[in-house]
Amino acid sequence: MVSFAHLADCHLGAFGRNHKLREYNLRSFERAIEICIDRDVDFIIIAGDLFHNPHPDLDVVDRAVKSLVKARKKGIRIYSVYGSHDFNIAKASLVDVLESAELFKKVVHYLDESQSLEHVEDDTGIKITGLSGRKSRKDTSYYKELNFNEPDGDAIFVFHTPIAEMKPVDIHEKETVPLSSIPDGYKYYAGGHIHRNLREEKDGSPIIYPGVTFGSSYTDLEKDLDRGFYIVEDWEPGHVPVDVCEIRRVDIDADGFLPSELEEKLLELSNSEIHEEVVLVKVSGILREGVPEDIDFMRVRRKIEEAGAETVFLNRRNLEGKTVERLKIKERDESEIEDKIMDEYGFNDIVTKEFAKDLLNVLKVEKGGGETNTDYDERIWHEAWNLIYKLDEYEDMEEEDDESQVSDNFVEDVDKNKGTEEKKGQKEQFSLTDFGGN
Ligand SMILES: [Mn+2]
Repeated sequence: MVSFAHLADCHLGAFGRNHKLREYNLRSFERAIEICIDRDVDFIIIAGDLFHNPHPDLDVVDRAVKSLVKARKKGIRIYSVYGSHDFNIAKASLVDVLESAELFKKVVHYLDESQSLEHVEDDTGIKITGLSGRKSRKDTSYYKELNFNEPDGDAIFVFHTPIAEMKPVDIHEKETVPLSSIPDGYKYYAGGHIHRNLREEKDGSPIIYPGVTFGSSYTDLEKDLDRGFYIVEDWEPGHVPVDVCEIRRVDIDADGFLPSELEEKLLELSNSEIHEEVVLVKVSGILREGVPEDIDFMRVRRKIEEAGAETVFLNRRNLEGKTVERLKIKERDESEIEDKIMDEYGFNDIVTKEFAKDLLNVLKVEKGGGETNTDYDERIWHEAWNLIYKLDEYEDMEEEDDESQVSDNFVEDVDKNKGTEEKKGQKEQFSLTDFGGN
């Protein structure tokens, strides 16, 4: 009987600033590998994002290597693709180092010249191939550009890309690929990237996202995800839960509370003994008076830890004070204020005011619900860079504005001067909506 394990999104090294969570994340991976050894699987597939970044801390590397070596010593083969987190286009990533050390084998070689996929044959005779994930979903183009040939015999396709039909609505993704773009003829599709345990079928073959072994963000922890991975025995997939700690999630609606009342309510949490290792408290709403800073969150956290929690995370992103509300009323004059400040500081000498305003619009977009910090960062970076690339065009616009002030008969001048006409054409292409501004 052939059996293999399918893991993804381990994100080793995540939670760099919270040592407890960082440790639980590592332990979850170690546990998963121990289970693979106990269950005597033939091989393990890691469908990307084994590490949280391409160059993790050496203590994280050490833990990962020890675990992988244990499996390798039992004769278990390990196959992997890059995820969007552990790939670096400019430099070798740790994934490359581990491949050089023969701890595992990458089943994809980037943009192969033949434009088709090569298969790696495991000792069981199963053929494995796949495509890596890339930042900003550049991997989606592979599915359009590559020629997929149907494999002979039993084969597995590994990928780290969101599939449109499987993507939960609360997860933000710039781009997805349709299920129809995923190559045909495989007996198992081993996915990664979407941090949920999801299962679908393609022509009768399972297509699976195993979800996270622990999670990489507070957003992941706040959801009651089925943490774990899959073991597939005789092509029958079974989810294997991995629970290294218990998580208590508390939602507090602070609407209309005074800061002192909210602090009291939060402290109530520490009145009884806490058995869960991790306590996540989410506070949302608008305070009746004062601001969130009036609450001694440090004290609240300490008290909950004293009651038995190993680590406490207070999410107060959606808690607003009265002052915030007062600022909101002023928002009507926002652009006027920005205008004034830019004039005062001589902004037009550095970049054009239009550019500065559009950039501000990009930077002030708030994080979407369900969007992870990483996705949010990526989105903002991407949009900001798109704008920066167009900086020249803004400067052209500026020049043209000056000309139009000189001549009242600008439209007529256009006919006489082809150069100006081109500039005008360019100007018409731009509006705030082109840059996603509003
Ligand atoms: Mn991931």
